[in-house]
Amino acid sequence: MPCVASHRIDWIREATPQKVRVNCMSRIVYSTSGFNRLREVCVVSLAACSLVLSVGCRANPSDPSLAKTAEGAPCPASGMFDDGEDNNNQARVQEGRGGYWYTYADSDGSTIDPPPGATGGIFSFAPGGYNGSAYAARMKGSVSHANVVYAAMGANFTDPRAPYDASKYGGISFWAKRAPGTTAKVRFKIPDAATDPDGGMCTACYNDFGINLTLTEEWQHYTVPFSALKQERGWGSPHPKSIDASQIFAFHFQVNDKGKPFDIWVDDIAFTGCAAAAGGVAKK
Ligand SMILES: [Ca+2]
Repeated sequence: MPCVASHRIDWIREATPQKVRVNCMSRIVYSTSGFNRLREVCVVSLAACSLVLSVGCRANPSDPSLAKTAEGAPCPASGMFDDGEDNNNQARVQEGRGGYWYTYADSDGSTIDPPPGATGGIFSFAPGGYNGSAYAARMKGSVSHANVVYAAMGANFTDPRAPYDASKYGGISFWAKRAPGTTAKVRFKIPDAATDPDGGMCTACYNDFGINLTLTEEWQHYTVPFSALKQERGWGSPHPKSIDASQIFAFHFQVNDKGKPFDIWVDDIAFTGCAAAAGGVAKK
């Protein structure tokens, strides 16, 4: 997958990988030239890491070149999960799919519209989709200041809810944007058998494999190979090496930006990498 200088900047600003931090810290012991020298060493280390890929170089999901990779290449129409154009809350019924959309939020002050199923709400699409289409998925509300907060929209792959075998694909793509004046931070995540309670494996669930996105105010295309999804550090159990694409339950777009309003639009959610997976590339 692509890994260029701009990604390195993201690493420094957002989340320096633990492994790199350890490398940098180890240089403290041997550094005799003060902090500036240390900083140089760390930046050089990051540059090396971004080239080697060996410490988990983070893919930039809005990089258009991802759509030209084996995992990220667009699939035929059979790969479409939902484009919202039928204006109902069920995903397109094909390839064993047909799950329903929903929202959810913490019960500690966060608000979300469409209202969560837990409060009797039914998901509905919003007028004004990507590229002049009629509808898109949209969630809006505000994240509270409480200790643990979340609000999200997503859909199950199947109905009734069950593990879906997506190992014939390499990843998922979609268009997304945010409204002006609202948070840009959203985590795209996919519960699998190891992280979803329905998988029967997790002792500390919900730390799903995912990727943090920074949305823009204009529609932007995102390609997310399954191999780019990571769990968050420091919580949850178990922590397998990678997502099990043969047993995934759903996808969620989740916000956790405390005290911030959110207004997020998503359209044309589709699987990618049909050809790659057919050759076994995308299977873990
Ligand atoms: Ca649409």
